[in-house]
Amino acid sequence: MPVARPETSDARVIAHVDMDCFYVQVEQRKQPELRGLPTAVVQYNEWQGGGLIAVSYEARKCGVKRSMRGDEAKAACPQIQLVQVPVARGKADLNLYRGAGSEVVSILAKSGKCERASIDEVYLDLTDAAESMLADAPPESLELIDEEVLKSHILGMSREDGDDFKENVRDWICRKDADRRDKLLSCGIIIVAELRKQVLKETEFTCSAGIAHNKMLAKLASGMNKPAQQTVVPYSAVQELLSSLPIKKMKQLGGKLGTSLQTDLGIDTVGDLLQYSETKLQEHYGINTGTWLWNIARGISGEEVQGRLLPKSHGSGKTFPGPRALKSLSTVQHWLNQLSEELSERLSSDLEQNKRIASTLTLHASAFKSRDSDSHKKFPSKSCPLRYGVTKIQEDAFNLFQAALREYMGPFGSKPQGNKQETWRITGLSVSASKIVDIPSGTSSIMRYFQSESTVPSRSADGCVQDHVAMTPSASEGCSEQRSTETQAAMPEEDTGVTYTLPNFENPDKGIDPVSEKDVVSCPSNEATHVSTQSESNKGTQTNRIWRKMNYSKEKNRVRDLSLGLMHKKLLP
Ligand code: DCP
Ligand code: CA
Ligand code: CA
Repeated sequence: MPVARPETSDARVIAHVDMDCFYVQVEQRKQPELRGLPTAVVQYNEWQGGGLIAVSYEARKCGVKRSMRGDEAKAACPQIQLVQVPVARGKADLNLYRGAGSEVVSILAKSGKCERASIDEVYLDLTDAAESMLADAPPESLELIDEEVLKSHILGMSREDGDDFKENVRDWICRKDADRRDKLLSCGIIIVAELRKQVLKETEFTCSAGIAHNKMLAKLASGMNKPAQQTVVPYSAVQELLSSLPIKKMKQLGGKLGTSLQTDLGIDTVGDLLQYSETKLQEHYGINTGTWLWNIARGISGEEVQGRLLPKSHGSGKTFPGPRALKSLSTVQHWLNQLSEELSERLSSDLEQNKRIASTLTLHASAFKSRDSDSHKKFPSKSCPLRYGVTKIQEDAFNLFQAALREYMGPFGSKPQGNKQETWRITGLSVSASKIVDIPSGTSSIMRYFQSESTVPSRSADGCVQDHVAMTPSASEGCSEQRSTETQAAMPEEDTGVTYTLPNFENPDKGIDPVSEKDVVSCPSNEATHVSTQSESNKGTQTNRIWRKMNYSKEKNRVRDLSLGLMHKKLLP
């Protein structure tokens, strides 16, 4: 559910940076002979040449779109170069792209507070950097303004004057009589142009950016002029920008809430919201969402850039469209095993590289029934405490699936209705790990506890330890937002982090919502070992609260597994 946050009275400078045709650029860097050619990255499956997931701007000029399949793209643009997405375990392997996204993040993160928002985009809070620039070297004092800065798009400024355009940009940026807020945005323009040049130099990737006084406007602006361009939203341009913006294009309004605004209130653009009072919107959508809607109609959003360079969750998913829908428990188990293996590998990497642990395992699936009176019934999502180790994740994921299936099929699900048994089909599966926290500083003493335990040698024969050993660390960093064309066809556009979000099966890293209590089911728990895990230095922190929870018996075996895994990885003193 969107949450209304008041905007601070201080002017802020926020940038949203989004890589241009990202997977294509990554592939073109790998194969430089593809540069400048119409190129697309396609899903691994062979049907009709695979679904396109990224399309170069040269190919877009020929009419190639992401919704097409490889064969269609070839018909539209015969010279198109199709590159297959890397594959592992029968599904797309995005590690190459995640790693490339991390390269960009590490450059941008030096400029200020940086939030990795997806596999190829970040938010930056550049307020401090802009304030320093305004104090030390304001734009009006600069003798030379970089070409990249002069190519910026300033909303509200006409570009019709042709060659004078760059001069107009220079004048706007260097206005002495501008108010402080616009002066800060001007500094933001200069900083972001410099950052984009740096990204290009160090990674060979181009990106586009939006610069505004909040995240919402910066995100809207970054997509307005692509590729390799930047767009700024001065305060004076906000109302005009929003007045014609289709309501569904607004972040968090792509789903059910946006549809309700269209059908129930007849709202087409964000500007149309202005005619409703805050009270009226609250009557329809509740206090919080009502206020949030009232605010966004006015371009107000106090949402802060989170200092987060690592993903909030990890996920692995796959769709099974049309005839590929799964129809037996054994095939479901087979795919859950593959997905769990990938998830476990990424958890292991996160643990090793970032010293982070996840505590919740969630299973999502999409399904339909053979003869269904309530065909709209959703397959429930289920969660349980996460136990480290491939076999445990596999086991728990399958148990969660079975619990969800029982609920989905109802009390008579397994019984024949009439002559025929009612059957189910699974069209999407995903497993994800969330509630990820840093391992608290007292951890090493916990590990010593395990080292001193006589259980350790015997435990080393335990499956979970071998699982850890078998895992190969991989570049696991990164949020991700892959949505296969198949997934898109099967499901409405998703909205990141909103209650209306549908699971993203091909890549569920994005938009995972905390699972409600009622969906939590118990997973098998092995015998418990009491472990004292409290670290004095971390008392009171969220991390420590979660860590302390591990004293609960359900969690104890997870601590043990984790520690054994760590010891095997030789991470311990
Ligand atoms: N992606 C995907 N499936 C989708 C959408 C995206 O696998 N349905 C992947 C491929 C994209 C990457 O995520 O390269 C980033 O997605 P964007 O929506 O940012 O699109 P691009 O970066 O490809 O193009 P643009 O230049 O329009 O941002
Ligand atoms: Ca992009
Ligand atoms: Ca993007």
